[in-house]
Amino acid sequence: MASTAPDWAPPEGGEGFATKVVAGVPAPSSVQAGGGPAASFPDVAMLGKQILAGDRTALARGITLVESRAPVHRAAADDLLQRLTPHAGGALRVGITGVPGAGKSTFIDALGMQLCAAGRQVAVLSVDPSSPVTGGSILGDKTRMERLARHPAAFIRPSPSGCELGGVARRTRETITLCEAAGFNTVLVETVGVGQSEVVVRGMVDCFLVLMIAGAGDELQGMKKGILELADVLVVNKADGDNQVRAEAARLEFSRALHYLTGSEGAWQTPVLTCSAQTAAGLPEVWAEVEKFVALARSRGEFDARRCAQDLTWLQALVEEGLREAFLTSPAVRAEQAEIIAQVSAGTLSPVAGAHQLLKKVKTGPSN
Ligand SMILES: Nc1nc2c(ncn2[C@@H]2O[C@H](COP(=O)(O)OP(=O)(O)OP(=O)(O)O)[C@@H](O)[C@H]2O)c(=O)[nH]1
Ligand SMILES: [Mg+2]
Repeated sequence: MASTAPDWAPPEGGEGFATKVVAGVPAPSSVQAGGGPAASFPDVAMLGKQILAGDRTALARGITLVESRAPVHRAAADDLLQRLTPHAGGALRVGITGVPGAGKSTFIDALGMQLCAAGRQVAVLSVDPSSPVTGGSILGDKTRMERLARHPAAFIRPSPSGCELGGVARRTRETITLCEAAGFNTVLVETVGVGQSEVVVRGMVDCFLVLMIAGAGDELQGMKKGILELADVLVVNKADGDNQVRAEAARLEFSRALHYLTGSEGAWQTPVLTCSAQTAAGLPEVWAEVEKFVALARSRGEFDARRCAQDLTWLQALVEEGLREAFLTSPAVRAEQAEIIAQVSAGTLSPVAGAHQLLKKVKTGPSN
């Protein structure tokens, strides 16, 4: 493989596709066929050591492992996470959202280059439950993260595909853990600001950056108001060329709107800036605000409190997911479910009694 060739490219990527996104390594056929103990693939202890040593290929394999939904991989994934979690937590985690086309990927490319130039190790992840891997926002950008994708200090990983938001969120959190263990001190998470995913991403980062554009249309105002409340730093992008005046007007409008949203005295007043991801103008100022926010949060103990609250939410989500899975995979539940559904449909059993009967069948816990 030529040194400039990507490790992997989407099938429709074409000749010009330039990225360093590393493809997952498939499990050995014995495991895919359902044979062999989970611990035999991969050699988790070795994989963990390689990730801690900063080995990119091992990191990509580890992420593939935690993204796998095959039950046979789950034990190995949990083992890997337990080994790596003590080495995680060291990165500054920044979420970036904005309407489709706001310039998130262009912004991350330019900001990421700036951060790498300043000596940071930058991992870029995406949360995009709406599209499969090949159509996901990061991989859709054949050129927009081209520079960063080639930078040796950067690592770009697309969103896992084909799962609901909860599943994507769990895997993204776990991927953050792996990236941090591999030595990345900056994690940027891109998500499209059109649904719930921005709320989910806000719940896994230290600072949430919202990209706006001037005149995105009145129909977006409702969304904007909701999203304004999530923002720690607000940026009006595409402040270049003819658009500069409109961007500045939008900045003032957002500043005014935010002024009314600010809570108690002394609370962080969300700054509103303009920038051009295309020319990189204003990006140092944006990052300076991120650092200012984080420094203030640290000095007030809010940084640790936010991470602690996020961990507790994560714990709760994992417990709920485990319970749901225990229910859905329980042979006893499966054996009776059809009959109970039939009885409730026929009106011979109440929903309350039916649910009670089914829930009694679920066995949970490590002995399961
Ligand atoms: N003029 C100008 N164009 C920009 C700027 N940033 C991004 N663009 C353009 O806006 C378009 C969308 O940019 P992306 O970076 O793909 O936007 P995105 O928010 O990642 O889009 P999705 O991932 O599809 O939600 C592209 O054509 C970019 O070249 C900017 O600062 N100025
Ligand atoms: Mg994008």
